[in-house]
Amino acid sequence: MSEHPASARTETVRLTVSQAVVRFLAQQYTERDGQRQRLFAGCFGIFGHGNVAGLGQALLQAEIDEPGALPYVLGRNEQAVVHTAVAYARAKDRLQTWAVSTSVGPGSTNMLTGAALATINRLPVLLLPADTFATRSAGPLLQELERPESGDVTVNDAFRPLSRYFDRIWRPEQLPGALLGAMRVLTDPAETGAVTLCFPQDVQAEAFDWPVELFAERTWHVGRPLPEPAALARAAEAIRSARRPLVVAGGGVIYSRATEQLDAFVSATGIPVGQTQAGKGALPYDHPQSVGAIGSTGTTAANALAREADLVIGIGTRYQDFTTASHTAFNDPGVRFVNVNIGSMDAVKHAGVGVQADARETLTALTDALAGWSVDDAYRARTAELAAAWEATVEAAYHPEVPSAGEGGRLTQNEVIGIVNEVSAPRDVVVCAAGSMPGDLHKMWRVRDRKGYHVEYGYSCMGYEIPGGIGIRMASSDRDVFVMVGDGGYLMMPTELVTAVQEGVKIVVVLVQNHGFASIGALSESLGSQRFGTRYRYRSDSGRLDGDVLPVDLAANAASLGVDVLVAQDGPSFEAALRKAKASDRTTVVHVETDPLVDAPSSESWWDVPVSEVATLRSTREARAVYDRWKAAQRPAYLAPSETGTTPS
Ligand SMILES: Cc1ncc(C[n+]2csc(CCOP(=O)(O)OP(=O)(O)O)c2C)c(N)n1
Ligand SMILES: [Mg+2]
Repeated sequence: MSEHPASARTETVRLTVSQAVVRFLAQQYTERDGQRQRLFAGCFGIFGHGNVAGLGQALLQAEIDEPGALPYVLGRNEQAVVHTAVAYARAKDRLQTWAVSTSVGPGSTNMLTGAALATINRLPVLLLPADTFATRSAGPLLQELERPESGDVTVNDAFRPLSRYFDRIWRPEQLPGALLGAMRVLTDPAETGAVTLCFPQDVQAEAFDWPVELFAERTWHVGRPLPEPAALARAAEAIRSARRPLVVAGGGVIYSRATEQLDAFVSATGIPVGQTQAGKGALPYDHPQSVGAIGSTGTTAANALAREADLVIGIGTRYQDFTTASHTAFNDPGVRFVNVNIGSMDAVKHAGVGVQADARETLTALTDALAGWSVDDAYRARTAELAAAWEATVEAAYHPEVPSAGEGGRLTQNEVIGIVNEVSAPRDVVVCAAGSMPGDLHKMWRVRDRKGYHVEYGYSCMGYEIPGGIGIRMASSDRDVFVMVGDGGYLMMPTELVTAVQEGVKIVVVLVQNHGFASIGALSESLGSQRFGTRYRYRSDSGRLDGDVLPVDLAANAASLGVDVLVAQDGPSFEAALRKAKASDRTTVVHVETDPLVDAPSSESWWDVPVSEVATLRSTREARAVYDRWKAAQRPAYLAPSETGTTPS
């Protein structure tokens, strides 16, 4: 035995903490199904005193010394660039994303909304907010939140509940472990979401001797966990014993690239498929087993089948309230659930038979396990009949007997959606997030490609539309991206049009001007609140917001940001503008006025939004009576026994 242990010293390289972060991120890869790609396409950011000399210096040095290692893109708003990163990650099926660097204080807290959106939608993004000095020298700093009761809490602690992984790097020694932990969560499909690493601004600039191995190329293998045989057998048995099964396809089907396997499974078994917002595209709209959108913004076809289903097979869905129509969609008293999900939280929902596994692997195994089994012919015929009836409804909404069917000859939003659908190519992408369009698109958009529909409806965040569209186009330059945004959403975040111009990223923005909130206006009216506070109007002499329409000119606003703008008045001019925008290689905003009072065809469904129990307003009292009737139909929980064989048939 030697007197002293062998030296643990390895070769080192002296870099600042920020230089080490940049060098490390540039070496990370993901691999799935033998396909390998860089995990980080680059780094978005906005500099301030918190990051300009730390991470900013490191990014500059990388741009000069190793061009392309981690390209830096300057954005206009920190929240917006997180949206861009997240949309990019969704377009890349979560195998690639971006880092986002911000200054300390307002720059970092501007990202909170983006962080929540990423985590709710289970999309990876690496947030690198600057933080106040680790040494606390010169405190309190500009933009520091002082708290009388605590010395080690900063505004960045607000990221903790919004992040799937959070760390603050007080000392350089902590960095390697934090980076590995962050990569693990970003690349794990069950864990992923916002990952936040906070860097005190003094630590960013501090030098350290790093082991060279920290900067070795690293590949994160994204696995396809197989279904446990016993769980698979339980699921297959539940399906065999069902007479009216219905698949609910969620985003997991698309992220797992399981759409072909879903097609094979439902073509063989005849089980109809309803799709969530994130799952739309799991089957093309005209697939014989597709009944389109399900739930509060669903089709009458999917919702009719949901009401009768004795078994719901959720694949890659988390059963958000829009999917279950706030627990009123599935009405069979004994309805049971099979949940195929990569995450245990979703796999066990509604007391279902849980199969915690990859969607693609599970669908292949289920197809084998159910070979020779099918739903009966009557059920197939009913699916076809219901789907055809809904298609006729969509056709009538796209093409009303008298075109420009809105008041004053304005287009309806249904016509606008129809024209965009017909001008876009099958592989093009439609983007939306909030307002009345997500629901209308969910119901009516004829999706033709698994990545053709990108509506952010986990957080439904006004302002996601334009930055999201930019991220999608950056991820898929061979697809045209049609961003559908209302005037309300546009006014929240038009800023990144400037970034699109800067980067030469082409998107088509369809700006639907209806002078306020058609969505919340309609909701307000249906709940007895008379569209209060949802119109963009002057305050009148009555003291209320019921004056003339405000004189905003959003077309002029868009033009001032450096993009091309086309203004359409009617169907033919709108279609011509879209064709011109599609043919152009520059970002174009197509401005169109619509009538906010013409709704999309009904889903014959519900969404639980509580109405005042007492009110002086008659409209509210009437709405409450309707609310109480729906409330009586709501299932507090779905708890049918999930063990097949123990359920009496
Ligand atoms: C950031 C944010 N704030 C508030 C809301 C609530 N909200 C949902 S839709 C909507 C109005 C959207 O207006 P617009 O973009 O013009 O679409 P329209 O309803 O007219 O179709 C509001 C305020 C939201 N989804 N996101
Ligand atoms: Mg509007």
